[in-house]
Amino acid sequence: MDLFSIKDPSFLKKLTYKELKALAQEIRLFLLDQIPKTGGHLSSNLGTIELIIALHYVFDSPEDAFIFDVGHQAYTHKILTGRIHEFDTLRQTRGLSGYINYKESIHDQWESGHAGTALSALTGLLYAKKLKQEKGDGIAIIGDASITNGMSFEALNLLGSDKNTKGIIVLNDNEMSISKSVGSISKALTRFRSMKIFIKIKRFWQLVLPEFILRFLGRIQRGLRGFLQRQNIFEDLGYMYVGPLDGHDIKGLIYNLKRIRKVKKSVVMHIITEKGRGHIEAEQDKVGTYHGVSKATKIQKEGMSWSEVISQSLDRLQSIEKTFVVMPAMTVGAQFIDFEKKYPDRYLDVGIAEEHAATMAASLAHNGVKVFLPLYATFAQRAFDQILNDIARSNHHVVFGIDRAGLVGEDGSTHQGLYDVSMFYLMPNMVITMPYDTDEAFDLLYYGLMKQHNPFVIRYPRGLVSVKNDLLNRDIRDIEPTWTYLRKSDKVALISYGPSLDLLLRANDHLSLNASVINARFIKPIDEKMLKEILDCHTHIFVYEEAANTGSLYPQILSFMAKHQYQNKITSMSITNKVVEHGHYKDILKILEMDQESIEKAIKEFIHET
Ligand SMILES: Cc1ncc(C[n+]2csc(CCOP(=O)(O)OP(=O)(O)O)c2C)c(N)n1
Repeated sequence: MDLFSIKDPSFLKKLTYKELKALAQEIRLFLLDQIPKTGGHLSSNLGTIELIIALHYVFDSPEDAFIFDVGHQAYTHKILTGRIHEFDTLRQTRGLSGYINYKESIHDQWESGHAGTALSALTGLLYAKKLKQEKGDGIAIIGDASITNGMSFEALNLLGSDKNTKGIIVLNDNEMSISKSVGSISKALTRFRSMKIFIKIKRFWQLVLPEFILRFLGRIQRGLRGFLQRQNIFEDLGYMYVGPLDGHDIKGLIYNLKRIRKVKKSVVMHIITEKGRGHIEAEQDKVGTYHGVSKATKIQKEGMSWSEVISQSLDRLQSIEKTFVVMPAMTVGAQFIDFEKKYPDRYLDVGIAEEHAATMAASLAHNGVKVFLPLYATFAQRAFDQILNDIARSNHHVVFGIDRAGLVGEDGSTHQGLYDVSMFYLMPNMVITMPYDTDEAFDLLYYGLMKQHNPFVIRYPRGLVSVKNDLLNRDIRDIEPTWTYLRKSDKVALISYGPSLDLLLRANDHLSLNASVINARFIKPIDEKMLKEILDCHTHIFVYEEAANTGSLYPQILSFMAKHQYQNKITSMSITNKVVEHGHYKDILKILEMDQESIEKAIKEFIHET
């Protein structure tokens, strides 16, 4: 069939099983061809094709609402709801989002990007439907790793106890998070999965036996399975449990979904899928390399990722101070694969559990262990209370590696790392830093681990950086908690932190400004001594921050100025109360009017008009 003729999912209902299977194959080939062109979540999407076809076949979207947890596995849903024409623009500037997006389609009923929200969203949807007396089912699609999240269990706890509200939960079990799923819930699911033997036997007999004998054998099988699975966590929580089912068998999925549609109580339908199905390397990937792939490009990118700079620096520091790493599910993205292999006793993947990770880190620190907690800036938000109450309030020496700080590019609005500076700023005792280059990253990490007793944040962006000196053999260097001059002059002062400083250095050169360029590497506490010196020697102060402006560095400088009655001309450039969408990093900077050109224009106007 011509995938490009699909406008909405209604056509599916007229197709035979054979045609549905052929459709799945065509979608698989399309995704295999398309995803490497733009980059995107390869493995998760290859694993959910048959499921999403079956869901759209049985249910009537949008009256029946699909709620995808995270929303990274919904490419087939995008295709079946008429968006294939836009796949060339997937994750590109002003293009199709890589996640569920309200603006794109009426069939997109829950935006998230963060794991573990689907079951709460499902519960909210069901109550809203009931209150408004609207028809339609609510179906949450959640992975075996996301269901272990605390939020998921909070929702499971509620919905399972409510006998008058029916929700459908499809548990898409591929035994993988980004890397292997971890924890005892995953082990409990393995016990159900061991029933896979039934799936395989069924696949064989389906080919050779007539339908009525299959039905009879099915009854025996269900009885046997029930006997073997006397304990079932979902049944204990009040759900009807259906599974484990072969998540690639469209006919079986449709048969069971039709039954489930008629049931009156909440159901967990447990399906077994293969992450990366149809792509040999992705199918065999147990590390997570194919979870998300970057755009295939012939240009060899130079440099090292900031994540690796930090993991290598921490590796180097292990000869000085043994550190325990608590990692909430991001081993691959945060580049800790080698560290984990080298120091298995000091490394723990705790699953998608940022809140737990933060409190556990607090307790490790409280009990005298040096602890490093890497968190993507966006996911750190999940643990606001735990960081504030268990770490900052109690002044526990947890060292945070805040990864993907700043604009994240293609992942878009749900993943932007724009709020961490404000979030950490308001927390007592917290020290916040950002390195300008790789040497400074190493030095700050050493300082944070060895010279600090407070909770300490080192934040670093997504992307590559050229490595100044080999990190694994780097000499230890003591630094002071100060700001530094990258250029020292008078009259105009340009202040920033992190790699954004390069934009200011370039502006300084292009405009022949002869300005001071200041590296405010200690974002909190500010270097008051140096700030005073800057204010004394400069008439104009320009502050640039790739962060939300509320509660960031600029307001601290303003309040220092007010307190000490400084009257310097001052302005700033940062992100003001906006949702920032996906796209190429440079395009987004331009759209925000924070790129090189905009900086130079703003500085020129600032100096000449004031
Ligand atoms: C709160 C939060 N932490 C981390 C992530 C990063 N993340 C995105 S997908 C994913 C794995 C999800 O695994 P699973 O739920 O099993 O779905 P699958 O991709 O295997 O289908 C993780 C850890 C996230 N999106 N949200």
